[in-house]
Amino acid sequence: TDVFKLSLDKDTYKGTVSVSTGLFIDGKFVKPVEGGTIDVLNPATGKVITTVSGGSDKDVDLAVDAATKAYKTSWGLKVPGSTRGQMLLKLASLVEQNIEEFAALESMNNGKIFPSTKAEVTNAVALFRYYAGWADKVHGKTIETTENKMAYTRHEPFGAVAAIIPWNSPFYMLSFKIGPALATGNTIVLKPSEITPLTALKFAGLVNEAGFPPGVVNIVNGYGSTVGAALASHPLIRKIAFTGSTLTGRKILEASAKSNLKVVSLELGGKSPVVVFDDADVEQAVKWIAGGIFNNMGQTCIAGSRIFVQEGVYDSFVKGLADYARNMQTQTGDPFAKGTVHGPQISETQFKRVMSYISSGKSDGANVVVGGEQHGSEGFFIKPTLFTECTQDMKFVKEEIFGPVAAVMRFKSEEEVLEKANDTTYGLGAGVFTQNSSRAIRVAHAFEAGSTFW
Ligand code: TXE
Repeated sequence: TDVFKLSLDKDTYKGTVSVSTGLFIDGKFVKPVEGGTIDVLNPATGKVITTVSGGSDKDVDLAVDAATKAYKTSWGLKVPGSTRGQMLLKLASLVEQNIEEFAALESMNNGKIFPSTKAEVTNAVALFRYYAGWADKVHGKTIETTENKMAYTRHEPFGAVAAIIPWNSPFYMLSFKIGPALATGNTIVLKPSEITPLTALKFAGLVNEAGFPPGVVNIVNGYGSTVGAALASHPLIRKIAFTGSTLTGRKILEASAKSNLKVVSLELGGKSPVVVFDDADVEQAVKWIAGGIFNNMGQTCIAGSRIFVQEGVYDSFVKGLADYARNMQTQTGDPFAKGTVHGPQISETQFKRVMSYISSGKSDGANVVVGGEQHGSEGFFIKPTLFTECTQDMKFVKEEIFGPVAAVMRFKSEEEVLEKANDTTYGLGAGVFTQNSSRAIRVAHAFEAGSTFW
């Protein structure tokens, strides 16, 4: 299939990156059965970088057949865990040798600043190594029943599994799904986001070299409504892991229910609260909270977007966060330029979505302290935005925005703030800033959230 080549600045990054643009099925790059294509954009300019293949349900059938055949003939528990672990270690090293190339592709396609994508690829390498270590350590139990009888449990792979991932941390998400699936002996068909397919394709180019038999890893690019939906309802996929929007998560659960009741894991959105008490170190709180909502342009599932500040430190906190956000405006732009801390939103759709939440905040009567508008005129940049005078019932305070938009609210008592923090339909993350460790633990435990930070 076609190859996309990207020359990198030799002073900064290495060589030339080559990426096959086809679908990776049964160990080969192939053209889609129906010949679909998808334009891949650079969000910093809004311009097309390259065009990749886009699959259909027919390609999903081929990929699932390849994964099912590979599971039955050359993978699963037939391959000892130690061997699966060795292959994952080799894969980790191959990615590691290409960190700059992966990071450059990711920054160009996703808009995230280069130091962040480099850190994410480094973390993905560590994650592959972590799961490689588990490959020979997943085992069952022996259960004593009577003296001459025993029962035992055995951990078996599902077989062919699927993963559908989003665009906000494309390669890191890929490692989160592929690492554990392969370590535990499953074969996989992964669909990257149609917006950010490039690092997954670069990765596919390394799979054979790492020693995985054909069909163990399959990467099928395509749209959610076609390739994603076909995976979610496929009768031979035994388990599906999804990260993305709540709306799509519901569709996947429904497709599983209507097809073969495949096991589903969903990692969806959030509207996570962070709470700053009067005794917090305000400077530290500003730094961490700014990172929590503005890093990756707010496109993080766990972003701390509802910020509750106790009245004693409210003014100094707001001033600190406003200064931080203003300073970021002077460091907004090209994700590859040295010193850039803030890049573009991922796409025009997301840009418009975030801007419409900002308008709704304004019309609901919240006060824009900083930002609240587009940055420049090219690409999809939005200024880091800070709202005060917000209330819990405002649409932009209730719903996930997935943009660099912080809503700050004042509170008086611990009881009051816990009630507000937990008043949400989400429950992904929550954070607390205080120097009183008893309170930190008490509040962290009282948060109704999957992960809490203090
Ligand atoms: O997500 P989608 P979108 C949230 C965030 C964002 C909103 C919309 O609030 O503003 O979702 O983003 C695939 N069957 N998050 O529209 O559609 C799709 O192709 C199967 C939070 O981009 O959920 C992509 O691969 N798959 C989140 C993946 O789902 C389908 C990260 C995610 O896209 C499908 C992303 C279907 N019917 C967005 N429709 C997080 N929690 O990190 C789409 N897809």
